[in-house]
Amino acid sequence: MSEAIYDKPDMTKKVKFDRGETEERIVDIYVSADTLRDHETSTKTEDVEHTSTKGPGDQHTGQLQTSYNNVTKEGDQLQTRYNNLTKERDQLQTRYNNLTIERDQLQREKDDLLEKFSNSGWNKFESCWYFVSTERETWSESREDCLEREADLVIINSREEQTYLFSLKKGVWIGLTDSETEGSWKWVDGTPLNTSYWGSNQPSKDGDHSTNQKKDCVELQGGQDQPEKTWNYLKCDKKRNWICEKCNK
Ligand SMILES: [Ca+2]
Ligand SMILES: [Ca+2]
Repeated sequence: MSEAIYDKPDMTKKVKFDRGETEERIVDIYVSADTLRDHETSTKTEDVEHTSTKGPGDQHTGQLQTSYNNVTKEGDQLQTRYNNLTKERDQLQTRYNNLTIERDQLQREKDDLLEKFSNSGWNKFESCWYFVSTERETWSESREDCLEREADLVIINSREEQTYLFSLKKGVWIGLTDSETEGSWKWVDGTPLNTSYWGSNQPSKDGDHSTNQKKDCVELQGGQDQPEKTWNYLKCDKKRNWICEKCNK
């Protein structure tokens, strides 16, 4: 007696018996995995006259049942996994849609801000915005105006920025002072001065404190030839134009 079980996916489902003269039974069973998964397998039985063949036949049916159960279980697990993945995909889709909406809103807000800024005297240079006043005020009043605009007097961080401000061709207050300690220069954000662009013979001597000629503030002088030699040290109550700066944080 010989028997073979193919429990891998196959195209056919058939049970065939071949009875020879010796009545030896040869059973070939082809089980389609799809069929098993669809719960459509029907068990075919045969009448066997000789009781001696019943033993192995029962064993065979048992093996088939186990294979069937395993494939069914696997099918169910795959179905669950598929359902979960589908759910996950839908969630990602929703998230993507929400992010798209959010991005569009931010884009609109950015455009609105750009328009607002460019229509109100602000100019952009690299990552910062600059407001150049049309009026003239003392250093303190100028700074006050900048703070009201949610900005501050300009801090010059680079040669490029110095050159840009020079190109505006205006005498303006910048956010530099030594009012706290004579000769100790600090920017309005509290950082010490590292690179300077003083004009010739600058910084000049601090004034006479007794006659209230004390100098503590710095302007970027207009009408100079050299972009990198334009700072002038003077009394803070002089009136000048000013530049406010607002940078993206
Ligand atoms: Ca700056
Ligand atoms: Ca001073």
